[in-house]
Amino acid sequence: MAAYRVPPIPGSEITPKSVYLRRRELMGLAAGGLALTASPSLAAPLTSKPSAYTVDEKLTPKDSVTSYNNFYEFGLDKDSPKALSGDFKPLPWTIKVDGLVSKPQTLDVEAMLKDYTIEERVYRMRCVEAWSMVIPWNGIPLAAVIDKVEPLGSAKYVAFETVVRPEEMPGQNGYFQSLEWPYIEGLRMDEARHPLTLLAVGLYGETLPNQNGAPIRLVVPWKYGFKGIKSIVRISFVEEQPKNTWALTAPSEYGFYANVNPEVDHPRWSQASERRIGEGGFFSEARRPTLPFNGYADQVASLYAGMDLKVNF
Ligand SMILES: Nc1nc2c(c(=O)[nH]1)N[C@H]1C(S)=C(S)[C@@H](COP(=O)(O)O)O[C@H]1N2
Ligand SMILES: [Mo]
Repeated sequence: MAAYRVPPIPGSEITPKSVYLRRRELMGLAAGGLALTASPSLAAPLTSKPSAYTVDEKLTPKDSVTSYNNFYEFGLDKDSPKALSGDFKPLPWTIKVDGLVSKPQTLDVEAMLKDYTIEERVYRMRCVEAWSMVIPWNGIPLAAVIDKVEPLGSAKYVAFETVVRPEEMPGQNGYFQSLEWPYIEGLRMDEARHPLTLLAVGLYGETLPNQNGAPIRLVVPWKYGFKGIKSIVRISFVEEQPKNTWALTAPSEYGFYANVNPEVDHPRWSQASERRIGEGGFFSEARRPTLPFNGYADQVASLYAGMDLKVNF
């Protein structure tokens, strides 16, 4: 994967978030003296039922899905999350569900795997960096979990938080930090309740590898990948629009809505097309046009009726 350090591709393709962070990471690595030891995650098979929410496209190979990742808690390079997440312990795991709900609760992920029907859904995934994948997820519709806690009428948004564990997450460890932790995200209530919105607990029929957000992460297929917050420990129902990590970090480049939109370019590159990871060789990965709402416009465009999506990017 060393090729990605000096990409033989236009500047627009360079993983944008990492450019200014690179120096900090190198210094952090030098200071922390990390060993690059890849440990396999403890994958367990999941029983899932097929879902109609599935696209008929060639799957991105599992090896690409699990080795080309963004998970800054484990470092900034695409190969860091796999290489540096071997010490992470995804179980046991609980999620605190609180805020404006009648029934706040603490969910136990192992119990959730038994209590809910796990669905298998093949979704397109489009990163804001203009690459994409097609991933077979196993998960629980977020709406099913929302129903159990009975949100109050005043709950207009849902806020999410990732775990903070510097002992197990080398990207959170050391003097130089790439982002402010915890990584946070949010959805409007109708987005959160939309049937496409998934809490993923697995991919390719097995529990999630650490690098993909074990044991439970969000997947919102019509939005840029950064909305898909990983390793969730808290879900809060709130009245005001929550902050989200990338909009806080670079507000002119990343917004709250982050709907995939080929007509709204990133300030530093075009969003009109994307390269599908794992298709063809490194030099020949064909570009394909990016679709409005990542191809899910029929299902979700009505959520944004009357909104200017160039303003609410
Ligand atoms: N906690 C956390 N969640 C995160 C990220 C991260 O750095 N930290 N990266 C996001 C980005 S930019 C993308 S594209 C997806 C990548 O998910 P994948 O590695 O499973 O493909 O995770 C998102 N969720
Ligand atoms: Mo991303």
